[in-house]
Amino acid sequence: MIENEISESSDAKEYVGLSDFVAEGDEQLSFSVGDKLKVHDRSSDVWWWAELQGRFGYVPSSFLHQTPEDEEDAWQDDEYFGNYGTLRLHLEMLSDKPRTETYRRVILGNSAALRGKVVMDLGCGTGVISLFCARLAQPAAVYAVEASSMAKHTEELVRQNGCEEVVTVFQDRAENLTLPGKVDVLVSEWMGNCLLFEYMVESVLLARDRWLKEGGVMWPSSACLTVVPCQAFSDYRQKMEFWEKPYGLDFTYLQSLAQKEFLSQPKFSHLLLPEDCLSTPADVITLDMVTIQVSDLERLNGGFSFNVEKSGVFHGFTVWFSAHFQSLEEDGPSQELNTGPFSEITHWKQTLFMLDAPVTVEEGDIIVGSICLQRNPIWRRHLSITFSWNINSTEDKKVQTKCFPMWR
Ligand code: GJV
Repeated sequence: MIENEISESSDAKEYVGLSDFVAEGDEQLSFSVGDKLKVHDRSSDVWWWAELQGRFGYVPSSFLHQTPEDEEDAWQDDEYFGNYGTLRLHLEMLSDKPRTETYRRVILGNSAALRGKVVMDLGCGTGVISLFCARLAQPAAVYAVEASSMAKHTEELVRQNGCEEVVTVFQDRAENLTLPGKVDVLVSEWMGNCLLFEYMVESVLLARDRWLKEGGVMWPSSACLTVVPCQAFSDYRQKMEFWEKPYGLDFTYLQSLAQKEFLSQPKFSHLLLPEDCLSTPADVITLDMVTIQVSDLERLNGGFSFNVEKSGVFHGFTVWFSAHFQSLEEDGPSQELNTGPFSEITHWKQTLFMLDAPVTVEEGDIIVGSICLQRNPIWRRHLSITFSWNINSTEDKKVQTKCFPMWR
């Protein structure tokens, strides 16, 4: 980092750091993922002249991405809310019994305490949670908030089910919302794949800060990400071993290409068999929905230490989440939605992250490491998940890491 030599050009554009960069020598400029830099000179392909908080220096162009012209684009809202304007995803969510029944049970189990309360249902979709509230309890009001065009149909569904006295539909983004007043309970089904994908949780937290009364209740009240090291023989066979001898031919040359194409991103909708767990799963990250801040979502870390409980092949990690609903009554029972392999299948299923190469492990081995969820600084609904691990902490086997973009 040195003082400015090239004068500030008039066509300076704003870029955002895609990952951390540590300067070597004082001609270069260090920055962190998410930092916004002003780039003054792009005449070389590789090194650009940039500015960050009054400091200048060369930065590698491949570490930067131009900030989108408008905010909308970064959230891909047209596409996102477009998808929720049709029935396909709502059918998938409504057909998911463990998911939908959990919300129903939570409302039923708290029906006495909900009497006279004001509830917000954020991202209500077809309004099922709002209708449960109106039918199973006697809230004073339910504000059903939905940004997509589905809201028009939801309004009609509320009438058809005779709940229009209690439920009011607001077709708006949570961020732009104006309500008649604050609410006692904020209920939402915002959880995405690996809990955070889509980052709808940001909208929930903004709504909480604006519209939840002091001491109000969040449903879910907390959410937890769980990891287990696992076997995945059939996935590995189909995607990697396949190239060993198809039709008696040697196609192993394609294996490195296959690894890039099939193993560099996580596999959604994986169904982990309990017997493919190599260890007892561990909760690695917990979000307390009352205290967590939007800025905390940028980077979430968790550690693990797995005791291998049976010998087998370590193909990767499987991840899922659970959501917890506190009772409105003191000491009342809390309820849980668990999307793991030991619970009934939900539409989220689990997410598989495969290692580049399988490792044979023995009972008693220890897999120590960490997971980091890094939100994409540009595409705000996306993230990357990095695993670091070491087996038996042996010096010769250094710490392995693998970063999975999801999806950008
Ligand atoms: N404001 C209003 N509605 C929203 C918002 C928002 N900021 N974000 C999402 N929705 N569990 N991963 C709506 C969206 O249109 C859809 O109907 C529902 O919330 C998503 C719920 C399921 N997604 C999830």
